[in-house]
Amino acid sequence: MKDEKFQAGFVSIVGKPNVGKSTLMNRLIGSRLSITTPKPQTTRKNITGILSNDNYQIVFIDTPGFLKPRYLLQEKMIESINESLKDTDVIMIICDASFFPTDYDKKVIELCKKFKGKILLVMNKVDLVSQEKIKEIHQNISNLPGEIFLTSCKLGKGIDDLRKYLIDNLPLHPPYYPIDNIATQNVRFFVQEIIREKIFLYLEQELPYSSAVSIEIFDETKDEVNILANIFVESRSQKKIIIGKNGSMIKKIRKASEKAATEFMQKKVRMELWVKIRKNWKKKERILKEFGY
Ligand SMILES: Nc1nc2c(ncn2[C@@H]2O[C@H](COP(=O)(O)OP(=O)(O)OP(=O)(O)O)[C@@H](O)[C@H]2O)c(=O)[nH]1
Ligand SMILES: [Mg+2]
Repeated sequence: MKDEKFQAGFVSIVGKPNVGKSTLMNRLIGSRLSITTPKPQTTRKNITGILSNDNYQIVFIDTPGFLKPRYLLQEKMIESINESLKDTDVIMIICDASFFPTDYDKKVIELCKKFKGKILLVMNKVDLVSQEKIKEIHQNISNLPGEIFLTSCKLGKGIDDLRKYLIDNLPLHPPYYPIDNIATQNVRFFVQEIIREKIFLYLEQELPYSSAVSIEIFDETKDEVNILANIFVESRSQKKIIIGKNGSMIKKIRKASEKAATEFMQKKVRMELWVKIRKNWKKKERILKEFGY
């Protein structure tokens, strides 16, 4: 019986904002599923990414960077992390090799010590560090729990070894999801995330953190998709910035989102974007629910 030998397990990806958690998950599953940007706190809720073949299935949970909650949205983000640690087989703690060990890294490691499953420490962004620093890291980690991996998601270094280790150490278990699934969220959600990614890429300061995206119309035919999406911001002045002079900024966001969504869906995507104001949405339970947080 093939099923008796099947290996499957959950791997949670945790760590400080901006260390490369989402980029690493995308690399491991070989698909740009979770959005990634140079700004911290890009990921807002757990994103499941699934890697399977006929013999194994790894279910990755990409979490929002750990942080101290300042508003309700951030509390929700922390809930996401705790949720991901409950039933997981492996915790991967990702650190930025350049700054390791930050107080933050130490706290996360301390928190994960309670965990009974396997712990992996992944030092990412090794493309940015010297040999000296790598030696120093090795000295620093001698008394830490778990296996250590050095990766560069930018150069694709160390990814295959890490993936192989994870596969080799999966428990015997039937698949949790159909083996042709790569995600648990629907396509609409990922298109929403793509638009949010472009807002993070093109706008500065508070604006990305003050915006949320919700899709109103998602009209899919055999060879194309027409989408109407709302971008919610918190004030009139933010609305002005996101629209830009003569609509130039919103056009840029739309063009880039259409291109990325077309690649993601493998069919022509056309979008219309509307900018709307929802004051204090980050602090209001009802609106957070409506936006899917
Ligand atoms: N130089 C270098 N940059 C990297 C590497 N891995 C990721 N990055 C960059 O680091 C930034 C943050 O990556 P993300 O994957 O969004 O980080 P994250 O940990 O998911 O961040 P949050 O979702 O905000 O917690 C992006 O600009 C990535 O391109 C790496 O190995 N080397
Ligand atoms: Mg992320």
